[in-house]
Amino acid sequence: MKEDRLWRRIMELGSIGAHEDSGGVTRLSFTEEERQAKNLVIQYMKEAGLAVREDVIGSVIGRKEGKNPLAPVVLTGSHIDTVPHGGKFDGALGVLAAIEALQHMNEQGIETDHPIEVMAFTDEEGSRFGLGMLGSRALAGTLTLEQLTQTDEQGLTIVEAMRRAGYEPGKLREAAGNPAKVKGYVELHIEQGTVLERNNLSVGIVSGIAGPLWLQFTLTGQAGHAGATPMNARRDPLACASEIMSFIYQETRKVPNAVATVGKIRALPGGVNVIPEQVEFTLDLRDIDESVRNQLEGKVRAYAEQVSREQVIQLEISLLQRVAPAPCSSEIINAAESACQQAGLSPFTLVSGAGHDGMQFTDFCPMGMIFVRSREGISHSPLEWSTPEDCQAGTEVLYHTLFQLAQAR
Ligand code: HGY
Ligand code: MN
Ligand code: MN
Repeated sequence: MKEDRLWRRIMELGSIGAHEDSGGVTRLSFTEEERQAKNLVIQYMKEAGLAVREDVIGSVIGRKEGKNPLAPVVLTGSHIDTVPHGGKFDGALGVLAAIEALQHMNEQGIETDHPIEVMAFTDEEGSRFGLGMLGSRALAGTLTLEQLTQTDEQGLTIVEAMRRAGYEPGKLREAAGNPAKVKGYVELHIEQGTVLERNNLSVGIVSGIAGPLWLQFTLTGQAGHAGATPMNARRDPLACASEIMSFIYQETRKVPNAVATVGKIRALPGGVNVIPEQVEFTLDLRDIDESVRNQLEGKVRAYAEQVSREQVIQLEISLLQRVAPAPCSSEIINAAESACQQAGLSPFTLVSGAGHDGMQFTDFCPMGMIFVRSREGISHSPLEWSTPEDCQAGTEVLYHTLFQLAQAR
């Protein structure tokens, strides 16, 4: 396979939505930047000899026909939307590596029994609307119109944003796949952690994916003068929120594999000398064990309700998204392990702390993932980096995995 072509495409796609100052990349769902990125990926898919289509909510699909077009399709790919000021590899590598693998097959005249499709799923990150993995949920048939009423910070709903981007969310059901016609899904992705680097490995195979739970806390107290209001005469929602956040971090640190992040916080009206009237913050809580995550969630909710009651603060906790942890399929893990050996690499399995589109397929089709080493485990940052050699090694393993899965047994 052509390492330089893959690398050139990673850099070229990474230039869309790039920020001069931070060096990060921002391509939020249903924006002009994401549209430009989709157009470039469509161009690459056509160069690879794939039949290209877009589904009714914006996922881009490139298809390599199989000797038996009616055989269940092998799915691969990832996403090309990003977090604000994200990196060039998160999602993009999985789409571009899959295109490279199929382009290589076509250039070598290699045919497979089953058709193979590369997905560039729309809105995996959920950065704009707080609900992620839209494209994969739609394919799995689990996305509902009601979920598409979630809004961005300007109050625009997902439905409206889809329509403005030229899609037809009302025809959502058309984006759903038929599990009987899907053989499996395998995604290449950067690890976004430090396990491969600490074990000095280029590539790893994912055993399971930790499940993200996203909550939004809204606390309402009473605005007031910062100078004239005694501390014991306040109903300050930020003081209350800070106690809830400290509790979240303190309790999560006690649980071995759990992680908690308060990634967004807003104080209104937002004046230096104004006691806030309202505070909003988000919580991203994860663990590979759903019962452990649920216990932590229960503790946090109970404490938040107690401390807001004591401080006469109105509390609202709304669910943004709840994704169950997802085990990977042994069939795909086995295929990836033998693919590693074909690529001259020793198989190594690890858990994914980050969430991925594949989580949506646990009740839909066999699902697996292959990881590529991340430098210092950094991701969702302009410093996100993987080497050309590691990207190439991951692509080789993906190629052999796809070839195996797409051969009739
Ligand atoms: O949030 C995640 O784990 C992924 O990057 N969407
Ligand atoms: Mn991400
Ligand atoms: Mn990702």
